[in-house]
Amino acid sequence: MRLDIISIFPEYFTPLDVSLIGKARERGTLDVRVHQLRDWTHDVHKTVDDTPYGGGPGMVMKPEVWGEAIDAVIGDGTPRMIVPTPSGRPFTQELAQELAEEPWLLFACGRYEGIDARVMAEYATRLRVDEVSIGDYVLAGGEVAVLVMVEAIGRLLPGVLGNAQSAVDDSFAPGSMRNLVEGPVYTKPPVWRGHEVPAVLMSGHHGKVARWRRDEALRRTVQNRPELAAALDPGTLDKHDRKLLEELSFRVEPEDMAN
Ligand code: 6GU
Repeated sequence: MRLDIISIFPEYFTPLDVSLIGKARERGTLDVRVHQLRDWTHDVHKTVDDTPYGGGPGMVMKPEVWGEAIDAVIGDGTPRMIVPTPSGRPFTQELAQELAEEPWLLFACGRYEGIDARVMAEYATRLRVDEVSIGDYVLAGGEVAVLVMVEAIGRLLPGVLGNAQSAVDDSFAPGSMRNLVEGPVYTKPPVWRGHEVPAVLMSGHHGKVARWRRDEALRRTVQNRPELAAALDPGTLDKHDRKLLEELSFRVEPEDMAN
């Protein structure tokens, strides 16, 4: 996969040199190219922003410099273009999976109040363009959001994760623990500062371990993500799940749909 990132702060992307993503780049699985937007300015001050038409606070990124930068980076190619912005569509595990199947992504990082909207309109005539938000809070610019997205996408690429099962077991990935967050995990020693590892995990009984893990996942989902728990498909809950949810005083659909 090829990734191009255009930003006025290329230094933000040094984390992409290390860990999983860094290794994938060394192996050639990932080709990441970070570009300085100011390289396509023509004035001595390397100006990338101006005041907004219609008034209001802050500055808007100028269309001409973005146009020159994107044209130079893509040539005759047609990457999928992602514009990080708090007003974009939500970045989810599903979108990460979709983007992981693309051969080429271009991230256009805005700062200030954003990029002149005509830039997105212009490239949407030639490319698939998505404005994407990583959550309901406001960052000072798109750079950190792009790091988040690249890490989520990168670990899904074939051969990037050491353990192939890790990516399919994810809380928000399709599978049997689907729509539940993961429960707690433990390693040696069996007792640490008086805290014991739950005995069932050392029992060697795979069925009991699986049941315990599902219970803990349900507990954590009710506690930390009640909106996910409320959206659980009643058809995916067995008798044991229903009993546990009742103990947690969590309201579920009537018994009759159960399996
Ligand atoms: Cl993608 N960009 C900015 N600037 N803020 C955000 C965001 C993106 N997602 C959530 N907040």
